[in-house]
Amino acid sequence: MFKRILIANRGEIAQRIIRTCREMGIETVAVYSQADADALYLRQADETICIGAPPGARSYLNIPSIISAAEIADVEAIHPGYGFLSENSHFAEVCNSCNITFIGPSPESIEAVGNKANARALAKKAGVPIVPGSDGPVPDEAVALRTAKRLGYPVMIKAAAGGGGRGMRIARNDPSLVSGFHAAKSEAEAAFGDGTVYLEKYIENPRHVEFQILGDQHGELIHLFERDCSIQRRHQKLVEESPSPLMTPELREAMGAAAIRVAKAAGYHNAGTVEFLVDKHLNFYFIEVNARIQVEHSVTELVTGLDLIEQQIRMAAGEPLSLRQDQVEQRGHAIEVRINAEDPDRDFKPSPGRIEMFVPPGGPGVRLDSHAYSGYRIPPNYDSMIGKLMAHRPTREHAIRCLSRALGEFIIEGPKTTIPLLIKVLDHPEFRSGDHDTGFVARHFGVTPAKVPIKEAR
Ligand code: MV4
Repeated sequence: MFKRILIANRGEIAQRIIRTCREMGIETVAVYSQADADALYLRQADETICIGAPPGARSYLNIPSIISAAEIADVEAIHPGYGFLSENSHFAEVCNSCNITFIGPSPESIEAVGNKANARALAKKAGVPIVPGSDGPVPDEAVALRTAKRLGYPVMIKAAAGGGGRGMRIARNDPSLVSGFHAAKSEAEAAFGDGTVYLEKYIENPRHVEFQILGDQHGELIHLFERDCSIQRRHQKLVEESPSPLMTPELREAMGAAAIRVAKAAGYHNAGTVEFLVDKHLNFYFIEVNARIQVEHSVTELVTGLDLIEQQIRMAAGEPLSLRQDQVEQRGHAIEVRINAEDPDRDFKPSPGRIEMFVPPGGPGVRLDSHAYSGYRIPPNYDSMIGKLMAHRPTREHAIRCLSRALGEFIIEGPKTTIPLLIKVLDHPEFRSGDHDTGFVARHFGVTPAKVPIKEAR
């Protein structure tokens, strides 16, 4: 096992990784930007190294700075967390060539699934249902028009290098397909340096269901059941839960097996997520693979009782999987909400600044993963998530009530937060029914003219 790990990340996930390392007897090296000098995770690490200026590109995304820190601190492995360099195959390769273990899949697997058109082809070859669409990348307008004619409108134009909703366009007729094709292409070229796009039939208001997978370096793969992430706003998840309210034992069996077939086809090891869309007839379609630990991994930890960071570290160290598929259990119901320092009344505008008072909730069934504290100054440079609040109870109804009461106890003074909105979501009859889809937030909490606030003079 590793003696010393560097964490190439910040905030909540840096703290989360340090906690597991402590329990495993592994020393931790935390890196930080000048904007994070007073961050909590720095007090919890064994060693800290400043890696640069506040902008991500000059710190948490700066490969030479991070590798230098790893060399100076003499670590054996790097955990990339989520975001930043976590799905950068070049970074994984640089780590490996410096004899530092990248805690994640191989560079080849990251590359194979990072290209979404390629991931589709892998899934198809593995016999996993994919959304009807183009046969590979769409090279020009003519192929786009011909493909859309075959599929029927509406269709979606997606960037092969994209994911998580970036570089996507919906087209409902030929003219919007042609303009969307070029718009998606140049957006993808600018954002990812790769303008490759492909086409899919647009599925109206699907459910978003993803399967957590775990694989060792000896070819064994298991899944840790599903998470339902249908409550999203502009591709940012607000609520995640497991089990999915729409799931049946048969569907779970079929989707879990499909997730593993996709991962096998990509030669995948370590932790990953296979994302599916589910339509109203409970047909499921593979959409993409996330080659990292995700924000919502903790929901799976609650229902399975496993520590996914520990599993990642063990898999990266070459250990075989310690449990078989039939030994993984899904106990009770877990729900997580992401608490962001944003103002829901100002179009979710980030609300950085000093937290004057921070009083976390507690009690039975509650877990809080947060790096915030009274007096903490939220830097304006990074994403606005200040914590994840979770409830784990025997039933969905009980978990919702538990999480709603915990949110009600939470005191965060200073920045505006999404807590009031999250309480409204949890208390909404449609969410309580479990029969909601990815259109939920837009339908019930979208900006309507009456709700548009009058701009104030500052
Ligand atoms: C789709 C889709 C419908 N049809 N693809 C969004 C994020 C990325 N992971 C995949 N996403 C979607 N892909 C097809 N062919 C619907 C989504 C989607 C979504 C779309 C609009 C608004 C909210 C959404 C939430 C989840 C998924």
